[in-house]
Amino acid sequence: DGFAERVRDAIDRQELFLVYQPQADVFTNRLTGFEALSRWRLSDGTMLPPDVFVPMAEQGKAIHLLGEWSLRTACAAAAEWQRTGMADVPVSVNLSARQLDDPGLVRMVLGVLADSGLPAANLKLELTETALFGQTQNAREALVQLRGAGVRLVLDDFGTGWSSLATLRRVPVESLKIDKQFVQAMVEDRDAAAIVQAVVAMAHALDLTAVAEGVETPEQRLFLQAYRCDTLQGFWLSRPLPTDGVPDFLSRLG
Ligand code: G
Ligand code: G
Ligand code: NA
Ligand code: MN
Repeated sequence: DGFAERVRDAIDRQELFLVYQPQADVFTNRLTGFEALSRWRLSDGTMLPPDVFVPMAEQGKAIHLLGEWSLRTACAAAAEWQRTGMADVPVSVNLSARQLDDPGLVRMVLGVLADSGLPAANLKLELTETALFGQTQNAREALVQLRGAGVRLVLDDFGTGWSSLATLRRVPVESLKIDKQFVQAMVEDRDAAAIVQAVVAMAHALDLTAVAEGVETPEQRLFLQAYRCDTLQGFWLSRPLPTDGVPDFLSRLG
């Protein structure tokens, strides 16, 4: 599979790198974590967007290379933040549905944690609804094993898929991440606002936390406070930061 070779080269040549987007408490603005997002800069400087290269990787074996590389890189970074006393907060890594098909997934994740020295509780895996919908028993068991080992699970892009309510009861997730399309429409559109409010209420009724992504304005933050949403992520707080931007961001937080 040619794309897997291409991804392997990109990793070797450091064309692939991670950026880290902060997440914070909606009320206190206290830092609660970072989401690691993959970026690919070609040798001529062109950026290949993740909405392009992640789906391409998912067509074949490349997703396993990309998935292990992003997990390893993010865990090493978070272990460094913890070790140096910079920040003791979890890092979130996106897990593709295809990675759940891999029978070696649990061993890989626990191996990466052991290698990095990062406690399992400082790792969150973000799964999409579509990733969970129609999963085999094996995939669900892998998630239960990861959760049992202390790894934390988050349902990403909540509201855009199909499985939501049935899946919520079967998968040990601790948070629902409300898709940015609802968050961004919320101030102008009463239906979007009702959806955000209802998802937060449902999350709390199920003892889960609610995370809003794509928060760009102070008005959106006020709405989220009114709805008692727990955590926010978005340009209002910070754009995704390169590794060496994280210490600066933390020092500005004070
Ligand atoms: O970073 P950005 O918001 O442009 O990401 C676009 C999409 O690519 C999002 O759905 C995000 O979850 C996904 N994505 C980014 N990095 C990774 C990654 O390392 N692994 C997987 N599976 N998806 C990623
Ligand atoms: O699908 P996922 O939630 O993993 O992807 C998050 C995506 O949202 C990333 O591509 C990230 O760069 C993007 N993102 C993060 N914050 C904002 C924001 O405030 N506004 C917009 N438009 N996109 C954002
Ligand atoms: Na995500
Ligand atoms: Mn999302």
